[in-house]
Amino acid sequence: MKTLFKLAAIAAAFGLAPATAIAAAPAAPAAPTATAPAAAAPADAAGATANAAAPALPRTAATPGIGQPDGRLGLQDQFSPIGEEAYWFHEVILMPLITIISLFVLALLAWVVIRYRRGANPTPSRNTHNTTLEIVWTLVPVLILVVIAVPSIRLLAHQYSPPEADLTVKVIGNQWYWEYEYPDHGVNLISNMMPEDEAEAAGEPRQLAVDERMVVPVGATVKLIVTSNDVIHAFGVPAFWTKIDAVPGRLNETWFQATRPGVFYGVCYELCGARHGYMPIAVEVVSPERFAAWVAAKGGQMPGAGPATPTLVPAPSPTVAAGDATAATPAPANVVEAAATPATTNQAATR
Ligand SMILES: [Cu+2]
Repeated sequence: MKTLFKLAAIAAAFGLAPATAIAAAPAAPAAPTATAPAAAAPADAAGATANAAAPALPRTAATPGIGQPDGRLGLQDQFSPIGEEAYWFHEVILMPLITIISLFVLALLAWVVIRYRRGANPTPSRNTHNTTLEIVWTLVPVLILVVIAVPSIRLLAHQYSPPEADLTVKVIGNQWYWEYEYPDHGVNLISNMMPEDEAEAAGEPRQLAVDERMVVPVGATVKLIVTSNDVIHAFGVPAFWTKIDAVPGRLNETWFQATRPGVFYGVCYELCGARHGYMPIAVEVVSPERFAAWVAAKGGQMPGAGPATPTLVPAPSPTVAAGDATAATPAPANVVEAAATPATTNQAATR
């Protein structure tokens, strides 16, 4: 009997404790779910303040088949230089090569199965080596890999050597929405998914439309500094061939350059919790003039346009920024300029 009690005690220690933990566990994720509307509230508030600053601009309409899935098999059409290069590599080099190799191997297998089956070939050959054949089947794959390596490494090099950034956007993943900060423009956005009926009314794809889009000028090199406030998310826009993890406590960097105006959609690409599937991304690419109007409508300011508002850039100390500027450009005039314009100092600090 005593042993039974002991066993029960041990079972309780090992079994019940995890059971309590499991029972408690759903409560934690449940809490954010319950506060999800509350999380959306700041977005509305931010939107309201932004709208108060200047009249809201009409939103660019999405184009079916561009920057969004359209039911096709394969890649979306690409609208960035890296995307075009990668698309060419995939469609012109990799896919034909994979198809040829697969068909060749299939044909070989079929030939062996039919030609050398027991009925057609009752006394099999006892050969075990064929030097010529062995050299050929070693060298040919090596040559194929060398041929693939050239455009592959070139693409990789292009991806990791972006042109000078025209614009920096800090992208912050949250459970379950995105935040976009434009440090050089003093614009901060919270981007939540649009309800399905609203998206439909606006002619936007379901579960991809958002209330606040990331807006960038066409042709500009956009540097993305990507991080997260809670768990690992991943930011990506297929039509720009851009995708990178958003990791808490870490600043990941990527970039893109949109080659045409329009609306381009993406989603979170890392399983990040219950509403992972409901934190889409929408990037609106506009003309530079329209971008400037949008920045003004959001209460921000274009870098270098008039006296900057000091409240927009609280963080970087002028001495550090001036030091950076000195290191980059020894001319004293630039140091003064960098220290005087918070937008420039901020750019220097994020670089
Ligand atoms: Cu996510």
